[in-house]
Amino acid sequence: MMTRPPVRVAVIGTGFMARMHAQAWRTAHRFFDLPGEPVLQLLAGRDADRTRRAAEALGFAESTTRWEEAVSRPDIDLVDICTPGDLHEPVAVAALEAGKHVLCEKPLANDVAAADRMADAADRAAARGVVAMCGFSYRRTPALALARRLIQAGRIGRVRHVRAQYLQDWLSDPEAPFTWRLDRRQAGSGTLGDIGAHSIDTAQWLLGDHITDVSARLRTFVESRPALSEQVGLGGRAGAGATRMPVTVDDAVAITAEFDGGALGVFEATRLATGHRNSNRIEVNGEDGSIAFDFRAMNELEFYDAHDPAGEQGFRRIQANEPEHPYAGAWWPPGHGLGYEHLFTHQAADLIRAVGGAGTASPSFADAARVQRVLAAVEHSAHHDSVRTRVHTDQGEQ
Ligand code: SOE
Repeated sequence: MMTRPPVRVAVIGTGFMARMHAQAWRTAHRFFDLPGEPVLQLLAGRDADRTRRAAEALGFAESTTRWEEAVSRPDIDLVDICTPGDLHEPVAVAALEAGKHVLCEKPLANDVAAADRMADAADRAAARGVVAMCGFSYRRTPALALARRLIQAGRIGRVRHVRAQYLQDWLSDPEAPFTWRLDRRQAGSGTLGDIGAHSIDTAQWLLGDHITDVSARLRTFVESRPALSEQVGLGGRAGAGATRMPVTVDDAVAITAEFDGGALGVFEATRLATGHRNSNRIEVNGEDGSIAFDFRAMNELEFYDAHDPAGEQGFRRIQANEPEHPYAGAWWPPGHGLGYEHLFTHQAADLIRAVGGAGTASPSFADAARVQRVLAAVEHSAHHDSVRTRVHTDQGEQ
């Protein structure tokens, strides 16, 4: 029997992220003590059959082909947006105006103007007790949350360097099929917004500082790709003669960045780094020490303390699975490890806490709009031969 008030969730989208979020909503209240219990009420997708089958498999009570239903139905409490970027703004703004709490996948929007409108809608809704959060999921990795705790406690001192690389290889093959992630109209940008945005958010969050200036280069290595068809599924290969679709976004990005706290950052992201399935790395060097993280060893944080005794110095590898570590105490005994899906369960738990009035939803839409400004500055710089570009902080600029 349910003892906590239900939080009835509608997930919009049926892809990888929708499946991931569904498992998080199913799990969060079973491992964390939450003020509400998520209920998988409604799944919305484009194709009726596919959506109905996905709803059954994932445990939703109902399915629909109209996202508007999620917004207009009085029995939906929270709308979770897992669609391509071009739908984020219409769904989020309508949901917030209808008084629904919103979780929106990253990047928040396809451009700064849309991100600002979403942040404004979230502000107006907050005045009525409605919560909005953007899904920069890596913030919920215990090892990275520990890194933030150490940095914010001053354990590595004033930060000088941030070095981040987010490397994938699922687009290395020029015959890998076209997806919405390669269409500027649907995705806003390519690697930059899809995975570079994670590194930018992680860096700003770890330091508690903002990027003020960037200089960047973008590159598209493969200009067209075979259209996805019955014959060519994702991860498949097209035969000769397949229709080709133009790639209208970047494949790779390289950025140098300055932070308002004085640090210098170097960021690289690509989906064509052969051999790297999902290497999300970040290193931060301060006056008194360093931290280093690589998602391939997501349960570990490397920490160097420059104040260790001479002769004993070196990076130590902390298994961030002890009860003292963020989120970890809710799970398995130390050393047994967590996986990618746990980030989303932690995200769902934090959001339900915020909905129940215990804690704030972070990153807010305003935080995510700030990331969007960095993405816009990167694109501006790259289109002007890497000119140093200021990240505007006022709404309405850039
Ligand atoms: C695809 O590149 C993707 O699924 C991203 O969209 C996610 O944000 C990242 O966590 C994993 O890779």
